[in-house]
Amino acid sequence: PAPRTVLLTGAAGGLGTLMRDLLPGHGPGGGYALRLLDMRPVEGEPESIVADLADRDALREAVRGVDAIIHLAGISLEASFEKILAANIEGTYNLYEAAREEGVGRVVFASSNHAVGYTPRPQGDDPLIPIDTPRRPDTFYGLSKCFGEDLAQLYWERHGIETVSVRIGSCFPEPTSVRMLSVWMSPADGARLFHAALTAENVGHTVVHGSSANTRLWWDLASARALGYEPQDDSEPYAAKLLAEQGELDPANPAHTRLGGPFVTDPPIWPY
Ligand code: NAI
Ligand code: 15L
Repeated sequence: PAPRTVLLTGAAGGLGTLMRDLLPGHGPGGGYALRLLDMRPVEGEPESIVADLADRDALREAVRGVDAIIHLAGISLEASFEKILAANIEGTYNLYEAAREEGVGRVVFASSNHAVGYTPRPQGDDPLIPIDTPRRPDTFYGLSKCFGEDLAQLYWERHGIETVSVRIGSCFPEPTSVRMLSVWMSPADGARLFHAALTAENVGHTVVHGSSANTRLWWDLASARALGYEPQDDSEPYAAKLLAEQGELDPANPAHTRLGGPFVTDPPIWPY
């Protein structure tokens, strides 16, 4: 049966806030019932669970009885290895352990383009980046997403927990850089993709790229479409304004020639 009760971790964050609005409408008959979790209280949601991913007892209680989990919680930018280790690596492990102990069968994991951020972006007639492109994490942050994907693979093979790992490009209300014209996922398409990831059958562990059907797309959306995802949006209406403000991408600037954009440079180059 299609999942109905879904634990949304990271519900107080940017993407969590967008998905709290958009996702329920996609759910089967009557929509998804979301259970919310974050280390910060979720504004306007007194029933949300305030818990850190380090708290294994709280996680076990939070996942009890849900049909699926959308795992967004964690550090979403580069940080020290120690911080990434606690929130993204140990935190994701703790969540999968809770899922295993409570018999939750499906996870949607917010991976990131930064798991493969050093991959050159296509130029000219180059083919789109395929989903099986080798791992090239651009930060400890990206490395933690590689770990999360491998953890998902292990929990599928060993424990039968299915995961769709979504390598999200940039999911914000609007693209704010020329790079984002290529990797933007509109919030509405994000909800469509998460819905497909929750409901597609026999996904085992599937990795997909997460973006809209952008005119300037850099990566292949085939594995996302195979889940039933049909993107409706394209960043192109934003292109003229962003190009006028920021100019074309510069082939001499590494932040403009690698998928991960400013994450590949130290310090980051802005705008991106
Ligand atoms: P965000 O930083 O706005 O939200 C993350 C949320 O996780 C925050 O509300 C924070 O309080 C919570 N959190 C952090 N550490 C926690 C812990 N130890 N225990 C419990 N909660 C914790 O990030 P955003 O943009 O909403 O991203 C959500 C997820 O999607 C993240 O995993 C991020 O890496 C991933 N992602 C997002 C992209 C985007 O374009 N927004 C792109 C690629 C990946
Ligand atoms: C990410 O992984 C970040 O979480 C998000 O804040 C954006 O920076 C995005 O990647 C991006 O690459 O634009």
